Amino acid sequence: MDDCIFCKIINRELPSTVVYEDDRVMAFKDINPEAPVHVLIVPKEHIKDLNDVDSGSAGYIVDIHMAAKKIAQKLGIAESGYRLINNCGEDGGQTVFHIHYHLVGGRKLSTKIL
Ligand code: D5M
Repeated sequence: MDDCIFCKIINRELPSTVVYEDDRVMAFKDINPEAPVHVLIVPKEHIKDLNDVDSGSAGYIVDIHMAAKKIAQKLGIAESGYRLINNCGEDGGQTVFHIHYHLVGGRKLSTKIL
């Protein structure tokens, strides 16, 4: 997608701090971190949001979870714990419309959801 900032990061047209990459997904540091570890994990294919995931692309959700596990290990938060969050749509707080999961940790997180 031409005007998608995450596609541009994936294509190295915009800078980012990449912490993990394989042939299916990429993970880079969030530009506005809300915790000591705050990484965004994205599929390399442009998918707008969770509503647009279908049986053909559902494998990315597993890929993202497997990447999250590896990144947590690599960044030293696997044992202390972490959270993997997807915001879907306007009311869900999504601001970048290329599906992504926030991996956050490195401190005790609030248990509040709303
Ligand atoms: O989260 C979108 C997230 O994307 C938000 O935490 C900021 C982050 N962001 C936006 N632009 C960039 C760049 N260029 N690099 C890294 N991180 C970025 P959402 O769930 O859509 O609200």
